[in-house]
Amino acid sequence: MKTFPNDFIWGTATSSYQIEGATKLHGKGPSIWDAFSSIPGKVHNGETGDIACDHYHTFKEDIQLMKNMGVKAYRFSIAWARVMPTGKDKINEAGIQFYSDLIDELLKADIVPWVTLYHWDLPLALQLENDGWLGTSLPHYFAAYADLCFERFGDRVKNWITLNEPWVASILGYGQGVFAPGRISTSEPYLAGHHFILAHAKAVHIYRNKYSHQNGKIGITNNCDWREPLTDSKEDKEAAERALEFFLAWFADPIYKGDYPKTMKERLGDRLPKFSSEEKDMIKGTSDFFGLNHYTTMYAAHNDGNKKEQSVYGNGGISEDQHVDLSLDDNWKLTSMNWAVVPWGCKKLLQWIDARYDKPDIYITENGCAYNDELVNGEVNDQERLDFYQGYLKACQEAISEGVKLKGYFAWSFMDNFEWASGYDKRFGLHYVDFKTLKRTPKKSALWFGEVIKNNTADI
Ligand code: PNW
Repeated sequence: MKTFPNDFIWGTATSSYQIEGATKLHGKGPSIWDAFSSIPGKVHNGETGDIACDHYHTFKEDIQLMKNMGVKAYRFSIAWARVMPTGKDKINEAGIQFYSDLIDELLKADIVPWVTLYHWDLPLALQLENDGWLGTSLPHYFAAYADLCFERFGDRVKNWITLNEPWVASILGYGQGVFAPGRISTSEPYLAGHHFILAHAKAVHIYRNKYSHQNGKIGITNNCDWREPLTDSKEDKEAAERALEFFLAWFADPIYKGDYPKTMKERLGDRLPKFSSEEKDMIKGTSDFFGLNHYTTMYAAHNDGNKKEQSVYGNGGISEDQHVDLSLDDNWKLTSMNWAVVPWGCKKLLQWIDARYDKPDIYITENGCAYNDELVNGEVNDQERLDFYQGYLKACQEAISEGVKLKGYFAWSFMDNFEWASGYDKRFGLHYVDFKTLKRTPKKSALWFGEVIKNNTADI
């Protein structure tokens, strides 16, 4: 039986807008996702996070369900507008109290909190006043908000993630317009991304300078799919590498190496903002661990520029900048997001990160899948999800045994929730949520994951 290291961190993850509900309660300010989801046509079926899983009121029961599974850690995010209704200056003590109670309840259950400061629900006021992440003052406001969180929660929270997936927030929010704030542009994603990196680095400096006595760790979570060369040709191998650089190295290179990848600078020209040398120094080294969200794999092939690039992420995007065609293998199984299930891609990505960034401690802060689950006689037989997790966990275990310093794994998600533009239709949870009664039911995969944690192996 192949086991994971004894100190391996097993967890589950969620985010504020996707589960909390109570979007207008107890002084919470509106976020860009409140605004975006209220616009007809932006979210499947016109759904919103107004109620979501009502976790704001049920967090104690949810923590009990986590405890039943035996999870060691729980990754959640703080809604900026719940603690600072307009994103700056004024503090909402009722919002602070909510997160404080949540943290206390977790610690009481022996579950270690991993807190994401920004999982896409920007206070709407900052969108209106500063153009959101296009505004040059956003890094400053984010750092002040982070400071507040360290001050109020840092006595109990020792694991911080500044930003969740700046790639998604930049590309889907500012390139393709399918996520809030719904902008469509070929240059704005790179400007938003620039400000995300500066915001992350500023927050880390505050944490290290003002709160070192808290003895915690801080990092960023980036997302990346694996890109496998379609053929053995030099062109396709370079295309796959380029695709990974535009995806992950866009955000990870400045943090681990001090600047954007060369290929991005060359190809984007003036559309990619430049860091000053002081900024480069400020940014470099600002992650105590490598947070990775990983979901799927695609083939990458060189596109010579004569035909339109094929991309999963729609046509309004900026994949044109890469000259890469993406495709799937017909034999790959698809989840209900149409994301391919390719465990070996996960292993290859872990090895790519290990090599490029000099063996960082890696935490998979999200991995999981959506399927059309059904509750039948009080049970959810999600065998496909169980198979997915088993495949990916075995790939992780192999990567570890071959030297990758993977230290933890968080399943996305603890429960079914508001899947952004897809609404409630896409179920990623280990727990089934009936969105009429809000009743939770552990799926078969949750029970199995509990055994994985108990036995520290996916070989069951
Ligand atoms: C991540 N893509 O989102 C988020 O961190 C979660 O909030 C979300 O529920 C989960 O993955 C599942 O989607 C992504 O288009 C959204 O590549 C889109 C993409 C990737 C991740």
